[in-house]
Order: sequence, then C-alpha cells, then structure tokens
Amino acid sequence: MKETVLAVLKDNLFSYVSGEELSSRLNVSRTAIWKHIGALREDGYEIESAPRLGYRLLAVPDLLLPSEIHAGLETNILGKKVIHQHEVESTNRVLRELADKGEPEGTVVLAEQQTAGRGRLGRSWSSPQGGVWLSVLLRPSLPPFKVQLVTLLAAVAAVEATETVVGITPGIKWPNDLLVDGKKLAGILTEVSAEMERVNYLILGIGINVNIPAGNFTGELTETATSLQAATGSSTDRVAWVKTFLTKLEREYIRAQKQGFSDVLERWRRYSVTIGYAVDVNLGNHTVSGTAVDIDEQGALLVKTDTAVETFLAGDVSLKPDKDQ
Ligand code: BT5
Repeated sequence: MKETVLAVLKDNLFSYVSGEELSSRLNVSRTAIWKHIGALREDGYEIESAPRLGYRLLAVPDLLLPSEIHAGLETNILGKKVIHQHEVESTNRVLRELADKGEPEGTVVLAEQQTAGRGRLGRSWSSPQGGVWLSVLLRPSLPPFKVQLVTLLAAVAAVEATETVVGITPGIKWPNDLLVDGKKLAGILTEVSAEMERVNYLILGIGINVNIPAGNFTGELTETATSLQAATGSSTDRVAWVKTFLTKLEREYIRAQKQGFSDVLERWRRYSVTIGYAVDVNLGNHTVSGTAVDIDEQGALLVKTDTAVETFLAGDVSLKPDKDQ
C-alpha cells in the first residue's frame, strides 16, 4: 500500500495529489494515507504537504529501498521480496539464516554498507557506502555439480546489466570477477547448502563498486580495485543497476534450467579475460602455470601446461601480462 501511494505521487511529480483523491483511489481512509506518507518520510522521501492542496513528492533518497526496486520491476521470482538494511555484517549471512528457516526462492537482501563483507576462502570484502551489496536466494533444481554454472551465469548477468545501464562492458576473470582496465570492479560469492543429489539452496552474493570514488580505496585496493564512478567519471543509478541485474539474472536462470547452460557459457567465453591468457592458478599449496584454453561444460577452467591440459574446478587465477594465443 505504501508503494502504491508512492507510485501515485511519482505519477504526479510536479503537482499536488489531495489526501481525498489518494484515499478514494486506494480505497482507504485519509488517516491511513497520512500514516503511509509518514512511513515514506521515515524512509527518506521528502514529501511536502500543503493545506487544501495535498501531497507532493520533492525528493527520493539515494538508497536501495524496496519501494524503489519494486517500481516497474518485471520479474516473477527474483526481488518479489526485498529486505533493505542500512548496515549489516554480511548480506549473505542475513539471507543464509532466513534460507535455513525456509525463506522462498527469490528473496533479495541489500545493504548500504557491510561491516564484515565476505569474499571467497575466508577473505574479506570491503563494502563502504556507494556500492551495491546484494544477496539473492535461489533454489535451483540442479544437481550440486552444476552449481558453479549458476555463478558463471550471474557473472554474465552482471556484465550485461553494467553494459545496459552504464555502457561499459567489464571482462570476466575466471570464475567470477568483473574487471575493468585490469582492476576488480565486482566479485561474486556463492554459498551452497546441498545434499549428495540435491541443492537445498544457493545464496548468490554480489558486490559491485558503483559510486565509490577511486580515492576512497585503501591499502592494496588502491592498486587493484576500481568502481563504475572511477571508470566513467560519473555516478550511476544504483537502483537501475539492481533492477536490470535481477531481470537479466532471472531470465537466464529460468532459461538455463530448462534448456541448459550452453548459451550462458558461450557468452561467458565472449566476456572472458582469462581464456587465451597466460595464467598462474594458485591452489594454496602450489601454483600451476600455463595458458587458459577454455572452460568445460561444468564451468571448470582448462589450462594447457608444458605437459598436459589440466582441469580446475576451483582456485585463484592471476593473469600474466602477455597474451599467449
Ligand atoms: C569475491 O571474493 O570477489 C566475492 C565478493 C562477494 C561480495 C558480496 S557483497 C554481497 C555479499 N555479501 C557478502 O558478505 N559477500 C557478498 P574473492 O574472489 O575472494 O575476492 C576477495 C578479494 O578481493 C580480497 O581479498 C581483496 O583483495 C579484494 N577486494 C576486497 N574488497 C574489494 C572491493 N570492494 N573491490 C575490489 N576488490 C576487493
């Protein structure tokens, strides 16, 4: 209902809408309308109320509010429920707790900041204001060995959302880092709850540096990280990015479960900045050097070394300066 009040105010951006009109259009009392206006103001919307004229929307907060994400979102599953927090430890963690209690597929958790954002293998993810820190709950009907493919699919959706909203096409470093000019723009952390034969759920967490000035990165990130703001010189509508990403992710996700992942893999290869490159694959206790030649139908990386073609399901890849095709 609050979202409907907001939608009417947005449809009448430069004019007043009377309390009477709102209450008759929404079929609720004027007191109820007044309460919804109060709730919208608490969310950060600036709404003027003028005696005898009614209400007028003056400003929308720069926040990833459910009311903003929902407006015009044309998905059927993803983002039907959006939980927005100003600050959390980790959106993946919040969603994992909900998933264990039976939360339905598609729920999204968004935070303005994370205090303990997580990367893969226990690494941390810096998550200041201005980024998009998003987790989405999926319950795919896929065998556990295919889960990696959903992560690749999410990377493709994130590249294409960025292309649509911002006009730049990041490259993908295997398995799922988005890079611009060799620096990391976004990362994906997929956490899985599965049994031998069946996936219970999958938490797909993505972090993308959107409106973060280059000068705000500290430590090693000064050299290794970038943002959409740093790459384009202007700020990006974060709500538009989230909506576009969810729309593309849902379309690809539904299609892949019906028809398989070959189309996604083809596009992943097109965006890849790994295939054809000389790489070091760091496996923790040792490193394998060679040329990345392809990914297989499970999303594993194939690396040609001096002696063989080796297959890697996990690991950290660093690209070497020389392209070796
Ligand atoms: C990732 O891990 O790239 C996965 C990042 C996933 C973050 C999202 S945000 C929403 C959701 N909730 C969470 O708690 N996590 C997910 P990995 O490949 O392990 O990369 C981690 C490494 O990237 C760190 O060790 C740093 O070197 C670097 N890094 C950390 N923060 C970064 C940032 N904001 N931008 C670019 N690089 C960063």
